[in-house]
Amino acid sequence: MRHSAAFIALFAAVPWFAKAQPGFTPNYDEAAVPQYQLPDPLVYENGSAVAKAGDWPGRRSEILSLFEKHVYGRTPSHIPGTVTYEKRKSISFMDGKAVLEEIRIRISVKEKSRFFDLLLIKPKAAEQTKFRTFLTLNFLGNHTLHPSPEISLPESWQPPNKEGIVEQNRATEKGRGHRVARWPIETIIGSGIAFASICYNDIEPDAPDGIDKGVRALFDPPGEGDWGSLGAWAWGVSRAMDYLATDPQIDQKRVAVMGHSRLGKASLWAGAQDQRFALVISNNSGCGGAALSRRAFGETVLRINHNFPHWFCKNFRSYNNNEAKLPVDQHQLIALIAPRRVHIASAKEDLWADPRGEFLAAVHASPVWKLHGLTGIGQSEMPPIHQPVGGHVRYHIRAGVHDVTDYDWDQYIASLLAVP
Ligand code: GTR
Repeated sequence: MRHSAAFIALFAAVPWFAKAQPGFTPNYDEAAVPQYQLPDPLVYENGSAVAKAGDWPGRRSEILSLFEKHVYGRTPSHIPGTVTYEKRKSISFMDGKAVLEEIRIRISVKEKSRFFDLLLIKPKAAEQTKFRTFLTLNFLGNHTLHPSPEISLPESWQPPNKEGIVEQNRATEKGRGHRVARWPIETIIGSGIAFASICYNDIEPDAPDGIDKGVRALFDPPGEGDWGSLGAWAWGVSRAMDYLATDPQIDQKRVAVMGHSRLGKASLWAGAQDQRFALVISNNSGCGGAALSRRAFGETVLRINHNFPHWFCKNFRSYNNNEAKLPVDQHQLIALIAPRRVHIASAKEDLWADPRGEFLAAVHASPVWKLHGLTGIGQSEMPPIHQPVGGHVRYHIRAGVHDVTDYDWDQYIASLLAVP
């Protein structure tokens, strides 16, 4: 028997009951994946088919509205206030091989304002040189990406650590350089690519009550179908893109948005909505990111809504243990990026994020590229580890666990350099 959404929502707050529900204990058995039928990205809701590339924008808008209404929530289309950019630092970096800048992006609406700090590192070159750019989100603060004492600590409110002590978490001086392994900035700069990053907690703290301290507090309180924090993080990325578009050294036509895990979800949602991104990179984004929800393998819709009630719109909760009723699935999120480029990456041991579900989403998104005369993933067999595949839709799976490694970055650099 299926329980109604209201019944589940009511009892999801009661841990013992929630844990007894199907969909709470993760399934890792391929044979137990339910039979499912995916909505076709190339068939309108009224049943008519998209026959030519010129008709794609119409279907794309329809899919986008479905994701807004049922999954991530609607994002406000304009800012009822002002945005300012303050360049707070511009210094020579990496022994003169690069320039490091810090830009404070401040949004003010009536008497309230919020800001987040963009770290921007560009190769040193003649002023007229334009750089391909990675625009990324990070978890713990820009200062965790590199050991340099020049990188400022986050100044915005940060969620406390498990013990409730902000001072001990990595957002403080203690975290400087803590995440260097995930961010090979020297290699990126050495490839002639600029690197930009924002700490996602700076845009909006990742906590159920983070909304009060983040950018969503500048807008009307969200209703059932309005943005959650994933929407807020994606929105912040677009505001950073607005800034990058004012920098003559950034090649606006060759900017990739990249994030890992929950930030991979935010990166996909940013790239799905904002067509200025030439390449969208999802590193191990899993449920609510690149993985098909209907497979209910590893993390499920129920589980993610239970653990992170602030990430999606409230309507998404009606699909807890009810994925077949979703009018979309995540292959259509990937399809929204067409005919631009997308790179999906999985890790072999990261079963929680459902590597096969991420690959299959790339496969089922690919007909949209075919419609445009382009190669999407180009095959339906999942490749072995360390054998990237695909054309405009690229996919790789590497050995190891949920993480971002140099191997992943080598693939992303190749994908960004492949943008003509
Ligand atoms: C997990 C969550 C995943 C993923 C991950 C992360 O706890 O269940 O969806 O987002 O966090 O962001 O590291």
